[in-house]
Amino acid sequence: LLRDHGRHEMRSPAQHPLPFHTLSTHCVEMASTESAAQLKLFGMWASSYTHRVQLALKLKGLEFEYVEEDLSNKSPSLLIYNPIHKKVPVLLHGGRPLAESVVILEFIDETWRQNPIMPEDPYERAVVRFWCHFCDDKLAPAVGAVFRSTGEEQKAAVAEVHQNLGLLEGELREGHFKGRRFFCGEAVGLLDIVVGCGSYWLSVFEEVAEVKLVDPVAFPLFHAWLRDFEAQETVREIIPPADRLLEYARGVRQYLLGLATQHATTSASSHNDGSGGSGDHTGADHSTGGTTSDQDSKDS
Ligand SMILES: N[C@@H](CCC(=O)N[C@@H](CS)C(=O)NCC(=O)O)C(=O)O
Repeated sequence: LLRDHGRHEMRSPAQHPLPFHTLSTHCVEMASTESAAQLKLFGMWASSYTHRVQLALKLKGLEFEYVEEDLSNKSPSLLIYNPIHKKVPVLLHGGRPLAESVVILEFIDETWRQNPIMPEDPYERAVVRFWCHFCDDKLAPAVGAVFRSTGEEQKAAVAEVHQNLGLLEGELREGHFKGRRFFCGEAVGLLDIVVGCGSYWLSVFEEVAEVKLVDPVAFPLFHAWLRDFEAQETVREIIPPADRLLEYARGVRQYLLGLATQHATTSASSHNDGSGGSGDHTGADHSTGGTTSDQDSKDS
């Protein structure tokens, strides 16, 4: 799925001197000028949640200052602006912080009305929110479980990913999204951003974890939707190059599997000497594309 990406020069946020390109329409230029000084995004180059916000800002034609975070050594600013979750992305608007990517996306859409990413109709908006929750609460954790496991545990996780992709496929085939190019119509919208920024990890994980997740025969409509999403110019400019994602994912998987082995050994020995378990010290965010590890600091 990411095969084409190498043909385009795509730079990670860390390498990309923001603000982004000159914008073409008058409306977009106005919006950019107005907001460039006001918007600051704290993110991490491989974070699909950060990519969501970058893509929304890009679709709106908004310029912003980008701050790359080292997630293994978070900046005081990040901890001040997101004391609850201590995660990226955080968007500052005129000095006021907002955390949680979907919350940020809705804020962006409500603040800058050009190129809407949410439907007008309240029911349609509610449907978008429902599927955003599905993506973050069911699909992403299942994908994360594939990535950090092996053997039987991994097989069960793959089956769960397939089950969840089957639900999306069903909605595209004969459910709410039937006949639509993107989830809310002809243009990339909020739900496409949420499902799409993250779905490019599926092919990366397929290679790294040696599994098949998006079978084009089993999930033809989801597969076609993902290819269409990834082919969008704005999306191509956001997603880091496949080889960089692959290298990063390999390192993180190795790290997580190493920790799991270490944890199993420690649990077994503490069980034997009666000293009790050690809990989860991975610091890993098990959802798609989100981890805190030494690898992060190496790459960011
Ligand atoms: N629900 C959050 C998830 C954000 C998230 O998981 N961010 C990861 C990077 S992809 C992070 O900052 N992890 C740091 C940590 O877990 O300590 C959102 O939608 O913004």
